[in-house]
Amino acid sequence: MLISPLSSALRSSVALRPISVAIKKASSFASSSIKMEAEKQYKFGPYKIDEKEVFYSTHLSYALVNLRPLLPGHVLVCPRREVKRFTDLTPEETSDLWISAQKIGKQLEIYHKASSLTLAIQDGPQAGQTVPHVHIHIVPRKGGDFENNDEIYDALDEKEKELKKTLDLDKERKDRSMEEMAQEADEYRKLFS
Ligand code: AMW
Repeated sequence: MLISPLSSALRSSVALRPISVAIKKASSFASSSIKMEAEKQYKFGPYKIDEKEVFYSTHLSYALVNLRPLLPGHVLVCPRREVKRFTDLTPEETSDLWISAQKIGKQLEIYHKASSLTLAIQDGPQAGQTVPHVHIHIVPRKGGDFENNDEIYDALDEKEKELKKTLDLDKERKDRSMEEMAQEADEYRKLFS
């Protein structure tokens, strides 16, 4: 029987279909696993953040425990994209960042048996920003944690050396070990699972 070029082309395209489907599936699996790996990598300005420090994440934002917390539960929420200024964020990033901060603040206030929250952004170096990557500070607050409530803003701004001495913040604010930070992040992660 004669096989026309057209029917032969049709037959080979049918035979090839399962292979092309398999290739498509494999490549979409590979690209989704690359995406998943990329989503596990976190940067905070110039610092590479170990995923053990991260206790909450969305596709646009993530939250990490603090290397030098001012008070228990002082954490940071950042956009995944490394941008310096608040106005560099897209509307989607802005919304996701604040919705994340709202959820995190609510849970950490309960966890630390606090009764209020400080949420603050130091937006730019003259406002006290030391890490050039937008971040919201979330600090669970209790009565009497700072003698004068607004001292927390001076404490956030590490340039206030005199005040730091008065409050002895240098003594309190040593860099913490990864073990201690990972343990804290493990505890917080349970609040969002
Ligand atoms: W900024 O002064 O930029 O508003 O706040 C920087 C915050 O980031 C501080 O609270 C500081 O303790 C914290 N910090 C700096 N480096 C790290 C890091 N590698 N991991 C976690 N927190 C960090």
